[in-house]
Amino acid sequence: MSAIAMPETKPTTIAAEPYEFEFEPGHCALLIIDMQRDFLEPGGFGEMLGNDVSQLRRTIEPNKALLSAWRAAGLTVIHTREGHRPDLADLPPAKKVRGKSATTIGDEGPMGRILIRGEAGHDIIPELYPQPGEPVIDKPGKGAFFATDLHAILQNRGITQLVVTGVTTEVCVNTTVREANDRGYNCLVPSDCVGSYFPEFQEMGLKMIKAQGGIFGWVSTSGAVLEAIA
Ligand code: C5J
Repeated sequence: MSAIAMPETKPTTIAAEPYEFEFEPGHCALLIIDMQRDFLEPGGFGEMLGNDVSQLRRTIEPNKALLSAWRAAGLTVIHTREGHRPDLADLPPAKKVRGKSATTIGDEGPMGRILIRGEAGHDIIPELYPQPGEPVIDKPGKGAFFATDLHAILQNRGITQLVVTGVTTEVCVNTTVREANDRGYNCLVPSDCVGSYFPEFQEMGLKMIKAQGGIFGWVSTSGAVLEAIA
């Protein structure tokens, strides 16, 4: 028996590529990946590294609309944050030194220690802030299933499908969709709700998901998902 009762909802289809997605709202969670201040806000770590945060910020409004509809329908919402323990015990040395940057994970950044749990920059942007009852998965890796209890939470709620949004398209979104696919979840990615600092990675990151008959999942838009919820 599921630990949490899911609402009875009718299956419907969502226009998507490479073909229609059979949407079962009561078994589908909205999984919002790493919409954290350090990745998205001007003055954060992402911008400090020279990235154009406007490429990510364009996803905020469509995510807000989707989140609001999901909440109104009483469906499962889950948020993730990439980050590490303050003592860095879960930070692989290889991840710490990758990039050879002068400032790396755990160092003091513009919004507190970079990618450290409890620091301002690590938290989720106010526009999409989790509500009580919405699980927040703190993940040390790029994929949301690695070293987390996400799979158990989804299983306990009878979730078989995911609408995956957030940042960045080619890194944490793609890694999570691939992990989910290998665990048997059907994933749909609304293209306007995911973002990359690099337009070419945005394009290819989405193409990789839907290629070869949907090898990792489906790609659609927030408008099509909202229509299906309505
Ligand atoms: C995410 C990253 N969230 N790009 N992290 O994609 O390092």
